[in-house]
Amino acid sequence: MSKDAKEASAKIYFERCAGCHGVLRKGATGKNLEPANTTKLGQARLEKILTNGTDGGMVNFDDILTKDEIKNMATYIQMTPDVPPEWGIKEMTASWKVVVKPEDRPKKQLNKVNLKNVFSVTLRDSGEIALIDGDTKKIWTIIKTGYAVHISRLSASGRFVYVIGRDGKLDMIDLWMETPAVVATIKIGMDARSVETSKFKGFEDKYAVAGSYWPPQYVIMDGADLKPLKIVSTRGITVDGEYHPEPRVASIVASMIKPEWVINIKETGLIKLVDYSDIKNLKETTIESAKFLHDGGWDASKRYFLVAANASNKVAVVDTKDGKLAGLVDTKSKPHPGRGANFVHPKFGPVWATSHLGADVITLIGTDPAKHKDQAWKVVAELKNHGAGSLFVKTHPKSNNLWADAPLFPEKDMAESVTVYDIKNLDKGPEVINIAKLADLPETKAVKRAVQAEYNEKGDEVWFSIWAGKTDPSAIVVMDDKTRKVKAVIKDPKLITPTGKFNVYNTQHDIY
Ligand code: DHE
Repeated sequence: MSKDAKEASAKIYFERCAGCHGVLRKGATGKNLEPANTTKLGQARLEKILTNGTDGGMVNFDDILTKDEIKNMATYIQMTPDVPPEWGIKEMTASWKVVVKPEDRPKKQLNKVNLKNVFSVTLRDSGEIALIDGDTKKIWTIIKTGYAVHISRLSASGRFVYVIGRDGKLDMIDLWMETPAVVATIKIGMDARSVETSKFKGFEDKYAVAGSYWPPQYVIMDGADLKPLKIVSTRGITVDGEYHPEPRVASIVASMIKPEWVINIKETGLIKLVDYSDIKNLKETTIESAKFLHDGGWDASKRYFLVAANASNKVAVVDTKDGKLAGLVDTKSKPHPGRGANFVHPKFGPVWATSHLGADVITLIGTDPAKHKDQAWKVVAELKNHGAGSLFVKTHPKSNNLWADAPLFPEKDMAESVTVYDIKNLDKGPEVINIAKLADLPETKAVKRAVQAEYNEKGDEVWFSIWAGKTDPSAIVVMDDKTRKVKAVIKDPKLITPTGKFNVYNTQHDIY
């Protein structure tokens, strides 16, 4: 393989593959791709998998990569992986920039936008986020960020948005400015997915924390300017007792009942409750669960955190009040909730829902040990989803609907559609709506995946992204939650590959 082809393949691997398979290719959501396994599959089979994808959630790359790129990737993953360098306090501090000092920032909100209903939207392939005014449905501003921002999270006050790029670049945006802009930035690692803030009373807006995939560690920063304060490595022993060199930091969530973050370590299957009340003498409670922890959300009471151990086909439940594992629930293949969805089931009481990458079901788990003890931390029902390859479910306390997508299902029509259930009448069965068709975009080769439902502040609209190729026209489809009819389609040439959308109020208060 030529030097150029190897470099190009390494870049593609980092941008498209490392998330699921790991930098060292030891596997997690995706299979282990070390040479011992890949050479067994061989060039032709690997090219086929890369081209067409698989039913297990591996996406097809024929619409993004050329035939030559696919050929080179198949060769590249049969070679020994390179180990990337570390990224410590020296590198972080060198990358850290305070663009507008805290004392030079506005003393009051300088714009007239209803901040609670602003959506921070990831423009995946352009390395930007769009702030969209949810009331007018107009793009307020577009901000240059790291590569393929993964999530946006809010400060406890709702004033600052923190966005983390896959390349580890963390940007802090001030919504009080006349036109919001980045006020501080830092690169916390080479590969990252999660960021959160301190939300407990007395610690509002004090700290930010970000987790990285490479190097495997989390970093605590000053919430006002992102100054790095403490780095904690997550390398160590898995729940099975084996050393792992790359235990990546998956989801992080802030407790409202304690000065604590729940930090989920993917490969070790360890859930860390990190007490940030004294970061010089940091206390971590380490809870054993199951390997391949990924994404998750609170139950409605916000005492229990439910996190998918996706490639273990389990959902772990942490009781953050007692600092213990409350349950480990077996589910169908590869649960993938996003933050999940909470509602009251007519028969089983409060439940939390997840959809699945590997199965066409929506799993409902009982979450009320006080009044529905027999159902607590058990699968109480499995609803049919229109396909496997689902990534996100969503509802809202004011809604009667439960929405689920299936953007990674190999069939176009399914990937472009969503399922919606009436949660008061689940026996009625779902409605399947092709969201991409509602956007009325020109025909292109790429699948127009309908991805990630997000509610507006009032809970009467639900927004879906149409996620197609980088050069394809795209859109956000806003559905009226009550009528399930299209209410608005946001189209703009600047909306390049929109994926995750984060409503300020709902993200600030963990409403889902
Ligand atoms: Fe995500 C959440 C990791 C691919 C869109 N994703 C998360 C979280 C993790 C994660 C750890 C939880 C963060 C938290 O709550 O703190 N995602 C990964 C991967 O490792 C993976 C599988 C592969 C990769 O290379 O990144 C991956 N994710 C994707 C996508 O391809 C998606 C669909 C499009 C995109 O923008 O990249 C995508 N992930 C999202 C979104 C969330 C998310 C929208 C937040 C959901 C929410 O409601 O909070």
